[in-house]
Amino acid sequence: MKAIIYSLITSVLLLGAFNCTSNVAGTASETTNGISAKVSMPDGSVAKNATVKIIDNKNWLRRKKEGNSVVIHRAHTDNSGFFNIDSIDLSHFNLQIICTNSVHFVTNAQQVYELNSDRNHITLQEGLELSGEISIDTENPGSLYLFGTDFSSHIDEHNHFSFPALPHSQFTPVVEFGSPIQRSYTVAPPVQTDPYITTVTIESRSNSILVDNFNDQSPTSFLHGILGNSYWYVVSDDQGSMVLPESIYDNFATAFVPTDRAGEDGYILDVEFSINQDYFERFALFGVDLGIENSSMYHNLSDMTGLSFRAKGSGIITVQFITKSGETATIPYTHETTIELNQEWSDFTVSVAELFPNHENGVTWQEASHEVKGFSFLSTENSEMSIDEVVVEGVVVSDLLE
Ligand SMILES: [Ca+2]
Repeated sequence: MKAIIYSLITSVLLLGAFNCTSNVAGTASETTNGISAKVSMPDGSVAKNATVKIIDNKNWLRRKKEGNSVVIHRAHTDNSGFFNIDSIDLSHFNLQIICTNSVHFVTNAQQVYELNSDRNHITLQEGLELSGEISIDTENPGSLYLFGTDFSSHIDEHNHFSFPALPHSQFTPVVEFGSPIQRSYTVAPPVQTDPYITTVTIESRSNSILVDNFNDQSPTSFLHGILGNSYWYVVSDDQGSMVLPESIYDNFATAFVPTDRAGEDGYILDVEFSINQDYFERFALFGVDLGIENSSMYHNLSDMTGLSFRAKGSGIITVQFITKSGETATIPYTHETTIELNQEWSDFTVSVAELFPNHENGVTWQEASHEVKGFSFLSTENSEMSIDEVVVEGVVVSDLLE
């Protein structure tokens, strides 16, 4: 596995001006089976002639690779700031609105803006200029795209890029080295204050996906910016067995502790499985969705060769993959194997050849692996686990999207 480190130096400037015509009139909206909303400028006035784009987030990378537009619907607001798109044939899409330097961007827009609702009201925000240079160890790239959006910047001969107006959000830059797009990165969100300079370290791997190394002490995985939510989560039986910390959202940061591996920096994830011994069906687990929770978005891991990670602790841990076929069962069908932890750090690679179905419905890993929801680590006894450097081997990010 070849790891390449890039450094992206960005400077962010606040821009205040916006040039779209504004007034303070309004109108009631008519709805169809698409999406409609009234759009306002940051000062509350009407955003006339703002450009509205509906973006296919599921097939973003594929569309870019094929040289097609990622924008599947385009509209403009009228003199009342209103827009309407009659029909959108996607279950998930991104919404991007720009009116000169005032912008608005939402991923998975259907979760925020109910289709056919006449109550939608969108207020643009003043955009941030994002500019800087990307330092790379290969030939000059051509363009820098922001994943899931229609924002892009030319990269000049000095490796300089510039976006005139971006919303306050976290973006995943994708650099095009000619064709096809070869690598994708995750970058920290822009700070929303005065001009600043930050250095972001970006890691790209040629034949694997770093799901998380926990160094950012965040319950989102590194796939968050690309695939949707992708949170680490905890689940236990309903009789009081808990994985600590109790709440991933309220308290998960306490599970990230500095690594104790000699000569290394960064953080690891520490989890304690605490089992209610009086309950007959005892378990606790933690895991990660690869994409958007509770959705129909499954990811193609048919080329995966294995899951690798570093771990230590105590007890027998079941490593399990949840697929679409498993989602249909009350107790999910999984493909799984077990590992034994000890008090010393070990490098584990769970090969797909080791995965066996925990069910007898006849669905093999080969049949299920093109629709994977995520994976988890389960224990039925009290135990502890420290984990780091979780990597899906044999696939790259674009494989997940196909
Ligand atoms: Ca780490």
